[in-house]
Amino acid sequence: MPAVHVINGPNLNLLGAREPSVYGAATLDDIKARMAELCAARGVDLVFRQSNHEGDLVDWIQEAGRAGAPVILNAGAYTHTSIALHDAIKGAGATVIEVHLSNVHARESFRHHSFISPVARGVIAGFGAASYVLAFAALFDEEPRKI
Ligand code: CA2
Repeated sequence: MPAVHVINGPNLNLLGAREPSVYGAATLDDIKARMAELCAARGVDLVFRQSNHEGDLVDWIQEAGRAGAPVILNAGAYTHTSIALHDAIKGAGATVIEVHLSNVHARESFRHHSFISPVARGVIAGFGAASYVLAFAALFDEEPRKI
């Protein structure tokens, strides 16, 4: 089984330091440690990355696609702006689960649209750091599709 790639976008390096009422108290290192535990328990490798630069995210999605690896993607604000990420996911043919810490639909209207969702396998939002854990569960313990 190829490694699980967890890809984090802009400003997520600030998690835990500011806005805990919106994004929770967990740092990105806390989330990485939790994902590492889950991967170790499954005997699968983890590639965990963060960048503030859109092109890095494009490169990493392409890399995951070439490896046939599943991606848990929190693209941060690029979720709402990036046709490049949309195209990268489509082109890479990677299985991508879109995650958000916050419930973007309960926030400003500019966060309601996602360029990722139409090319994602599914979307999980609003559960803080647990959104990542739920995405991992979806990858490995998926129920048969009902719809
Ligand atoms: O809820 C999420 O996970 C988001 O992807 C987080 C993004 C935001 O732009 C999306 O709309 C929803 C923001 C990343 C975190 O930004 C921080 C800024 C200051 C302090 C801590 C985090």
